[in-house]
Amino acid sequence: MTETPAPQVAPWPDKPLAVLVIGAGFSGLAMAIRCRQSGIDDLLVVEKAGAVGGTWHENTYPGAACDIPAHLYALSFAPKSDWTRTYAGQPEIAAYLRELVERFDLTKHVALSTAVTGAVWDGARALWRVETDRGPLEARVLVSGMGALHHPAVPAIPGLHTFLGPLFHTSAWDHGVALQGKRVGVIGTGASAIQVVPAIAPEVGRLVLFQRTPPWVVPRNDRPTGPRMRALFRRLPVARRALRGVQFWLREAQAALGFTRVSGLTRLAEAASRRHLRQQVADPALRAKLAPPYRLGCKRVLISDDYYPALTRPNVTLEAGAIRNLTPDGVTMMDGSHHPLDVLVLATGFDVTASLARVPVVGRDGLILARAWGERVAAHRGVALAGFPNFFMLLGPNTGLGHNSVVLMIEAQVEYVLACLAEMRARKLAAIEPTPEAQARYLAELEARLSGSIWQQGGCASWYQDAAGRNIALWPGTVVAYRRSLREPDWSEFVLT
Ligand code: N01
Repeated sequence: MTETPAPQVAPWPDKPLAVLVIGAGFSGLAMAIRCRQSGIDDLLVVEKAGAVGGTWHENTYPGAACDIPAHLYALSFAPKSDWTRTYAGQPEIAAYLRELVERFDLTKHVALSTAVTGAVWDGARALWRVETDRGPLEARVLVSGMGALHHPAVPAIPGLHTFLGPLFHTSAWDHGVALQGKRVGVIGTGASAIQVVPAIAPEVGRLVLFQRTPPWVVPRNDRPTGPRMRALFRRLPVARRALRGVQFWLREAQAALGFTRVSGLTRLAEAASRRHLRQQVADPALRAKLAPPYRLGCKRVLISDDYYPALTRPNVTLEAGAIRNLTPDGVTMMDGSHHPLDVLVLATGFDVTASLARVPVVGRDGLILARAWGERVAAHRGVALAGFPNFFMLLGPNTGLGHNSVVLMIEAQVEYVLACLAEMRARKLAAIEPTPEAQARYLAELEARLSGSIWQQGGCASWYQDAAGRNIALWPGTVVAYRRSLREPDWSEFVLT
């Protein structure tokens, strides 16, 4: 993939910032844009990578694309009329995010190639002291836009490191490895794998897909957006907004109709997925291997029109079951069968709990974030945390979505943070943090919403869950309900000092 020329370097601050944002992906850029639009200019976004874009900068694997329609996956205050497909590919989304930097004049507010290595709340001075690999920073308010899906989950398969060929994770695709004619193994059948497999199957010699659990797959219906449609969206923004509205409400209706529980809608969607499988795979033995043994919605529902057809290619083998170990030349299954391979791709997902807890963040009275989350990864309204003054998380615990665009969640959270900042200014506050009582109440409400949900009843394990099987990643309701809960901060839920 072509590396973008790095924007000019942001000046290194020599005094405490009003706001420091960690991460220049969708969340961090949205925060920066809305801060500037609200008159907060004393702001820096630090990004560990050499370009903005976050997950869309890093995940460059063949076939990478979004499974939410492009118009719905854009910031409402930064629309784009000329998306070239219903579902945008990674290069187009990454370019959109890079363009935001120029469009909203953020260049001097973004420090690239700058990794945060720790952050400590200094109560006496009411500010965050932040360590980075380029030197220290100080800020009144710290906002994490680190996202949840960027620490690769490397499976604990015996002998993994004995494999002699190239071995890489989908999120760190090695574009220097030519796959033409090679024997390639792919481990995993989640959202990443179902895009990689159809993209590389035609060029590789042999492809062996190692499936532990089959996913539910429904049709994608992706299409190019023709020049006339794009011109219409450019000339008539109301047409673009109407399309986005339809895409949004269709997804909200699913959640409102009980998509997060085993419901009539679940059964309808399962029937549609089985029909999709029957239409695309003629071989009953292959179909049997691809039938999910759990309820739809328990893991992320995948959308694809070319995944099943790719598995019917003569050069593709679906190997279902558990892997025993890796050897220098391939993969051995529990049943003793061995697959010699030249290249191995880990499409094994992300370690969601590691994301923020890996950066040592130390709040009031020496409270360490990873320890605060020892019992359960949680946050007040998914955004703030008792014991961590002036600290906010975007796409924090239980605010991901399975059914709709997370960009809508990010926007609601950004506005909530801005309301907190405005209140701090108006009342000349030094610090703001949720009360433990308010946070506990919120968590109890959340647990009530989660009880009996598809993630607890659906008979599967997924990255949404922690070791105790609790969903710590997804919001168990509609986007509308979440946005309503953030619309007006209730100041009685906060300690204001
Ligand atoms: O990861 P996953 P992903 N032996 O965790 C398997 C977003 N995303 O990168 O199901 C064998 O879903 C594991 O098997 P099992 C999206 O939110 C979005 O694909 O645990 N297999 C599973 O099949 C998504 O949900 C887009 O039994 C092993 C796979 O690896 C999230 O990212 C595109 C194994 C991991 O699937 C993560 O998706 C890509 C082992 N030891 C990603 N360990 C779009 O917008 C794990 N597996 C389209």
